[in-house]
Order: sequence, then structure tokens, then C-alpha cells
Amino acid sequence: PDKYDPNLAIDKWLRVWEDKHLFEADGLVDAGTAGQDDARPRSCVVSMYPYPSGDLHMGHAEVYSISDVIARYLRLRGDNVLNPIGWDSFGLPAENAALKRDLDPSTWTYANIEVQAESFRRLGVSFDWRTRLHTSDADYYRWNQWLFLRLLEKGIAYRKSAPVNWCPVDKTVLANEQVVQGKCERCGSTVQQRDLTQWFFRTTQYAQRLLDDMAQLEGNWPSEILAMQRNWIGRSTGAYVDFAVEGRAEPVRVFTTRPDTIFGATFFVVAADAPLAAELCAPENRAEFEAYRDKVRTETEIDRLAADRPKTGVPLGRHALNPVTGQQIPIYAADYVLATYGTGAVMAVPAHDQRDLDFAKAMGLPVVAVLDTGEDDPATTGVATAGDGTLVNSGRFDGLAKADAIEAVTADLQERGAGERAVIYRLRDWLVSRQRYWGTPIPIIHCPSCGEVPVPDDQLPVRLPETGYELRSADGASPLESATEWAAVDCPSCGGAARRDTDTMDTFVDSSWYFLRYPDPTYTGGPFNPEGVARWFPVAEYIGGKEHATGHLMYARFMTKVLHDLGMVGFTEPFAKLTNQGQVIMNGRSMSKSLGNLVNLQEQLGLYGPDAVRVTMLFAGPPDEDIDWADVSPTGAVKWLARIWRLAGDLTTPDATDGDGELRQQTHRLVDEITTLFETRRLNVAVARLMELTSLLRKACDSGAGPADPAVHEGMSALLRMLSCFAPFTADEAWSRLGLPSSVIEHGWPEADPALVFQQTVVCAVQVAGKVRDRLTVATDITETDLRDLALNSEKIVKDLAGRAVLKVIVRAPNLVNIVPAK
Ligand code: ANZ
Ligand code: ZN
Repeated sequence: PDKYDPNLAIDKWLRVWEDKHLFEADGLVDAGTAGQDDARPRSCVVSMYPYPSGDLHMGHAEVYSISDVIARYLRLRGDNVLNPIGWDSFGLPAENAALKRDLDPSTWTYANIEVQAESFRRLGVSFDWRTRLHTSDADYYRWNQWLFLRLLEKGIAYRKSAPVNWCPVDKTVLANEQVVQGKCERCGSTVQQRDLTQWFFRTTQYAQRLLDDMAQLEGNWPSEILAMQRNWIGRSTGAYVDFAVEGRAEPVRVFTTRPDTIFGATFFVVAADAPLAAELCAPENRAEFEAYRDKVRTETEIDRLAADRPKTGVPLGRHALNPVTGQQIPIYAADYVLATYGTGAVMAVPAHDQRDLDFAKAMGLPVVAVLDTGEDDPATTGVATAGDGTLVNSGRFDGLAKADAIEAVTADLQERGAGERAVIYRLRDWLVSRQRYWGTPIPIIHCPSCGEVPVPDDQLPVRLPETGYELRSADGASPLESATEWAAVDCPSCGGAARRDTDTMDTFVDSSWYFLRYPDPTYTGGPFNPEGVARWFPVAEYIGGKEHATGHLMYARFMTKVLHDLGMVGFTEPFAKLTNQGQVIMNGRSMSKSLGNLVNLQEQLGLYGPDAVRVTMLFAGPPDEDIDWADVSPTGAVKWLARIWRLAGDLTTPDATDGDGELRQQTHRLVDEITTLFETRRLNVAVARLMELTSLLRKACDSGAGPADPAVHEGMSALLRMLSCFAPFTADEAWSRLGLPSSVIEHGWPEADPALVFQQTVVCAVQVAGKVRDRLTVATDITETDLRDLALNSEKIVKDLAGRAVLKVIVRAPNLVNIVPAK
């Protein structure tokens, strides 16, 4: 019976916590006075919300254990903590699962949410459940639609025909982030390019601010994530240069980072899939061009950009005029130039750009070096020179250093109206249309006479049809195309017959602002309650995986800036601090059904209990590192928790002494260190120190101060309060074994007494006539006089002297006192 059961007390403690409302933030929703007089600092700790793909898995347990430890810590430290939860419940997997099981996506989704919610509870995650939201609820997604319309009014949402990534299996458009090495992130099939009319959000308009505002995040976000975002935004400075083209009124513009090399531009390349290429193509070259273009359209961007790929292309049968040399240079269409970057056309300088050089070699085009870098001639080596040097073969610019030449040539072009300084970004506008059912319907009506008409605000939400649609329609048409009754509406503007837009929004739209709705998830006056947002945001700490670096985290930063510009939020960055968690892997590989290395969370919980699973996740390494479950086992954690539980049972009523001084010091030093470890989120080391404290207390109980010593009780109280972050059930169970009033969570974080932490002591030997007769624990900075008095008054020394006179006392503070008595 006196055996620790890792699953015994779960229901009991869940009930206690819930009855006491321990995890509810004060003044969450009430826009009146509630929480206003709460003097505690407010902290909003948010973990990226889950996708309800089934029950919770090991990865979920990892991320929510980390965020829960942080939330519990801040709460114990005295913050008014909001630890919210919601579900990212729209998305493709629900549709695929529904097709497979012949259900509708909603049934599957909401059933999974219920299962996950109960698993979160039983994992002991301290969510404030009043925040609960689901993005697939109409009263959530109506605000996606409302925001879409505000973005449309601001010119941030717009529609255009564009080549898009197309997954032939999932039959949908994919964002660039969803294409991994040319393959669909979800199903792995090779992605194709297609032209479709799509809705976009103008993220490019915010490119510079997304870069500049990183100054606010420096030091609080992992530098790796900031670097990934900086690369993704990809700022380039240089110039636009206009090239006249024979037989065309308008010049053709290129973007170059190297205007200094313009005298070496010996040919001209247009992206084969850019409309410009088709337009420039001479009639006699058309057949060859079109065949080439059609092939290029099946290639992925990654392949096209690969440096080591043989260069291909076709001549367009036209020439451009180099504005500085006056030479006619041939125009080619090729795949290594991208239609969607810069202007989709380049001036090719083979001597100083490797891809241009490879192309020149393949096509037999001239190579003219215009920058002397001291390296061998690229025409013979086949290696383009990209270093610094001085200009040659460049007319009156000869002799200028590279940097000066960039300035001088740009100024010259600008003066002659043939170019201008330019800054461009690699970032693209955000393609938000999806040809899917399970998402937010785009709130637009297409009218044959009025064009694109926004659905009036008072007609929102545009609800998804629950019946009368086909999930998988022929050849990629949006499933909502098949909902003919739903799609047929009257034009809000002219009243004539019109059709709804049948695309839905990328679910990254949902997740770009969901956290703002947490304080008041049923708010009807707008997407979020402005008072709640002012009270709880920006998010103090956001926890989630690195895989969201250039997706979700970028979109949320973008949307926050848009909301700021709309006057809806008072800040420009949503997440003050970001903590990444690693993945849970098995034998060095990510877990998956197909690899057969899935570890089942419920099974682990059944065997070891939630506390041991949480402790194991946090003890395995720093939060941001991957955990290989093959290398760890919760049995160690179970043993540790059982030791704590037994120790609590072994303590007896505290006696009336001051308690063991040395034990008190050791305890307070550990509390101090563990507090720092929590502050710096070195949670695995914090667990190690708690284990150390456990051993210390066990020893003191068994062979030192004893089970009634107040210092042992003090140490135990500190241990359990700190432990409650990692192992909340065991902490409360042990706390009640000590006979203390529940819940341990209500007793705050232990305070380390600086006097005990910093007081350094040594053991001083006291000799009488050269023989050690006593050992005293004294402060290292004790004065000679104090030490002398202490030694002479020691009980043992007085007894040893037995009334003899003291002739001499030699004091070597703080280590030694030698007393010389009379014979
Ligand atoms: C002439 C030149 C000479 C260039 C030279 C480079 C070196 P980043 O730094 O990535 O911005 N470029 C421009 N648009 C392109 C497109 N749509 N697809 C592929 N390449 C494109 O690169 C800018 C350079 O990449 C531009 O400067 C252009 O080549 C090429 F010695 O112009 B450069
Ligand atoms: Zn109309």
C-alpha cells in the first residue's frame, strides 16, 4: 500500500485545481474593473496552438510541457499569468481523413479536439480553459473574413493571375513554404507550376518593416530564427537598368546588384515563363521557345536555382541595346532566371557571374572581363570572378574601385534616364487562396456586371455549406465549385445573379492573429477585444518549433503590423520573446507511422504517469534540442518522484529548534541557483538541481539532522513548490502527505535568503595544547576577536580546559585557533 503510484492522484488533483480556479488569469475578459486592481505583473505565455490531427502525440507533450513549466513558474513567482489554449482546426488533413473515412471534416475535427482537450487536462497542463477557441467555428472565421475585407480596402489584399505551385495529387495550390525540395510538403509528390487567378496579401509592402522591427526581437528571439527570416526577406540593393529593345517602344528593365559590370553585359536573359519572353519572341523562334517554356513550367524553383545544373535556354531572335557600350546583345529565354524575382530579366555578365558564365559557355557567347580582380581570365578558367578590384574595359570608368564604380555607374545611368537606384526583396506576396473545402470562405461575390464585390459586413459570416458539395472534384476545381446552391447568390451591389468566390483562405491566415482573440474568445464587436489585447499583449513568451520560422512567425509579424496600421493594436511585434522546442525523435529519426517508430503518448502515460513523462521530456536536454526517446526512459523519473513521495511520508512533526544551519545554507543556495536556471530557461539543469536537493534532504533525514528538523521541512517545502512546475501531481500529493494545506501551487516560489546564500562558512579547528578538541562552523570573514571569543566559549573547550589558566591564544582566522593552557 505504501507504494508510489504514478497515476493514482490525477483525478483528485485535477478536481482540486479546477474547483479553486487556480489557472484562471485575473481580469481576463471583463473589460470593467476585474483584474484592474491586481497588482501582479501580467504575463501571457502562449504555445503555438495544436492542429487536431488525432490524439496528442509525443511532440505535443514536449511543447506543452515546456510552456506549462514556464507558466507555472511565472505564476509561482507572483505573476498574473494567462496560459491560453485553442485549436488550429481548419486545414487539409481533416479533408483527407474525411475522404478516407467517409465522414465530413467537421465531425472528424471536433471529435479530435475533444480527445486532445481531455489529454491536455490529464497531462496536467495549466491552461485557462476560458480562452478556448477553434478557428473552424463560424464565430471565429467570420473575423478572418472581416479582416480580409479590411485588407482589401487598404489595397493589401488583391487578386492576380500568377504562376503557382500546384500539387497534382492533393490538387491544390501550395505556398512556397509548403514546397520542400520541389515536393509537396504533405504528400511528397513533385510540384508543378500553373497559372491561376488567386488572392494575395501584399507582404512585400512590409518587407522593410519586417526587417527593421527585428531590432525589437534581438536578444529575445533565437538568433537562428532571426537569421532565417532575414534570409527569407532577402534584401538586395542595386539598380534597375533599362535596355532598349529593337522593335519595341518600351525599354526592358532589369535588376542588378552589380551596375559596375554593365560594360561586360554581353547578352540578355528573360525568364522563359515570364509573359515578357513570349512577347519578345520573334515569329521564327516561337515553336522552339514554346516547347522550351512548357518544359520549364514543370520545373521547380529549387531546381531552377541550383548552381551546378547544366544551363539551358533558347534564343528569342531579338536584340537589346547595351546602354553604355552601344552594342546589340542577343536576348535568350532561360530557366535560371526566375519570372517572380526582380523584373524577371537580367543583363548577363558572364565574366563576373557564374551562372551567366555557364550559360555563355553552353551557348558560345562572348565573355568580357570588366573588373580586374587579380584572378585569371574567366573566359579561360570557366570561373567567374566576383571579388573586389578595379574597372577595365569600361570607358571613362576604368580605374575605379568596385564600390565607387557601383555608385558612379548608377549615377550616370540615372542622369541619362536609363536606370535608377533600387532595393528589392526576395520575399513574395502571400498567396492566400486555397482550392479546399475545410477553410474560411473568401468573402467575395463575383458579379458579371460589377466585378469583385465584397460581402457586406452585416452578412458575415459566409458560412461553409454543410451539405451539397463534393470534397474531391474533378481536376482541382475548388470543392465549393460543386456547392452550386451555396455559390449562387444575388450581387450585393446590383442585385443581379452572381457567384460566390469558391476558394478558401490559407489556414496561416487563421493563425496570423488567433492569439489576440484569447482574452475574449466570444467577443462580437470585432476580431478581438481591444481592452483584453491592451491588457495581455504583446505575448510575453511564445513557445513553438523552428519549422515555423519563415511561415507562421512571419505571417503573424506581418498581420500584427497591418493591425497596427489599422489602429487596432498598439504594438508592432506580437511576440516579445520566442522559445523554440526541439522534436521528439526515435533512434535518430522523426517519428512516423511509415517508419514504424511511433511512440504512443497514451501508452507512456499509462505506464509512467504524466509527471514522469513531463520530467523526462524536460530533463532530456535543453528545451530547444531534439530528444531521442530511444535514449531516455521515464523509469528514472518515476524512481525520483517516488523517492520524493516517500521522503514526504518519512518526515515527522518539526521540532522547535532553529534547524541545521548547514542544510539551510545548501537549500537556499540551490533555490537561488534553480531560480536563475528557470529565468534563463535552462530547465534540464533545473531538474538536475532538484534531484540534488532531494538527495541532500534524504541524507539529512536519515543520518543528519533527522526527520523532525525544521531545516529538512524547509528544504522539503522548497523542493515541492519548485517541483510543482515539472511534476504537479506528485508535488501536491507529497505536499498533502506533509500535512500542509493544498494546493502546493498556492504557496508561491521559495525565496532564497541572500544572507544564507552568500554567507560563506568554513570549519575552524580549535586546538588545546596542539590537539584538536573542537570544530566550529564559522563565516569566512570572521574577525580574529570574534573567533577567539567563540573558541574560548565553546562548550567542549571549556570542559577540556577544566579551569586551567590560558597563557596564550594563537588565532589564524578563519581556519585555526590554538590555545596554550597553563600546565
Ligand atoms: C548583373 C550581374 C553581374 C549580376 C554580376 C550579378 C553579378 P541577388 O543578390 O540575389 O539579389 N538576377 C536578377 N534578377 C534575377 C532573376 N529574376 N532570376 C535570376 N537571377 C536574377 O541577385 C541579384 C543578381 O541576380 C542580379 O545582379 C542579376 O544578376 C541576377 F557580376 O546583374 B546581376
Ligand atoms: Zn453586380
